Amino acid sequence: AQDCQVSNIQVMQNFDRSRYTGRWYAVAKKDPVGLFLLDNVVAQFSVDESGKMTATAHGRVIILNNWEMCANMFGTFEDTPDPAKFKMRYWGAASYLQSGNDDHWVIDTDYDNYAIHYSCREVDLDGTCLDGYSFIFSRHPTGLRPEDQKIVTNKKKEICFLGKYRRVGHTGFCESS
Ligand code: DAO
Repeated sequence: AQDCQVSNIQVMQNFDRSRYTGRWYAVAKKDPVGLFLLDNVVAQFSVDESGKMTATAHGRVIILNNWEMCANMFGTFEDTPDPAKFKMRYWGAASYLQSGNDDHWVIDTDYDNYAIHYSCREVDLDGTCLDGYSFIFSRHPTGLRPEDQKIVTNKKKEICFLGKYRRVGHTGFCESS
């Protein structure tokens, strides 16, 4: 059951950041207000010598209303008492790209095939999420395996974002940069 309270959202139990490292392809996205990353989104997670999680990501963006480019982004993650909940500080390789500080929660993952990410930027007065975004990641650029689709659909429902996702395509737009 889900009451859509951000504070009641269940995240990955015993999240293992080292198993989460490596390349993840975004295959679907629920956009926030003022969306940024459009498609061709690939994230690469690492764990540094001190055990801190970091990430790089790229994706196609449109800036200044009509300039299409590939954004190279960086993120550092601050730990919280819950091993699957992080605070992510992010910024772009160029100053005109978006930067910010978002929650970064890992809702579920099997580490080898799929992952469900969640970030609520603004919690409403009733405790539900007013402005948030979520990535569905796959280890495979071709998408989710059929056997993972049901799990992912159930989790989309649990985080109250079911029906709010769009497919994220991979056309190779960011592969040369
Ligand atoms: O695309 O609308 C949006 C919001 C996404 C903002 C975050 C982008 C930067 C991510 C950096 C690294 C990690 C996954």
